[in-house]
Amino acid sequence: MDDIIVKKSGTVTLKRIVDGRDGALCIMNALQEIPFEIKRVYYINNLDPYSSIRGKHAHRKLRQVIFCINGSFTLSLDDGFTKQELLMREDNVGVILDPMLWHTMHDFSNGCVLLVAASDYYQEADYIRNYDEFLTLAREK
Ligand code: T46
Repeated sequence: MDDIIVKKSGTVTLKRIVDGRDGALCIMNALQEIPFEIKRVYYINNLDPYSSIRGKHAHRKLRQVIFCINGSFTLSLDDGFTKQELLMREDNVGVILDPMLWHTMHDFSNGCVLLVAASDYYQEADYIRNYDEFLTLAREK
């Protein structure tokens, strides 16, 4: 994974125990590798490698860590000043998505599975889905 240059992000690395032909086991602990109490975990699969695009929003208060636990995808980040694209392909390396970070997921491989640990329950009011509104808010802080 490249170094992260956008603000409001960072990486976390989970312990990965490789059991040879019996597979690999990765562990995430709240308030340890994950820098917050986890209230929600969700995963996304059945993506179309040619056309799926997810995200295209920022959150007002929610903190998240996103993992690619199978396959690969591109994570585009934008803190309002700086943009960066990251290739997600290591199942034990997650990217922190802190508030006011515009994020978009695309270019999914076959069989790609995303897993997200979130600091709070789903609330639509926490979303900023309009990019111009995001830019205004991100640049006034
Ligand atoms: C992110 C990526 C990876 C719920 O009802 N509960 C939930 O916990 C979530 C996450 C979504 N929803 C509903 C709300 C919408 O009607 O599912 C629909 C799609 O949700 P959303 O626009 O959040 O989906 P994504 O995949 O574009 O984005 C989500 C996260 O919001 C986002 O922060 O990183 O998954």
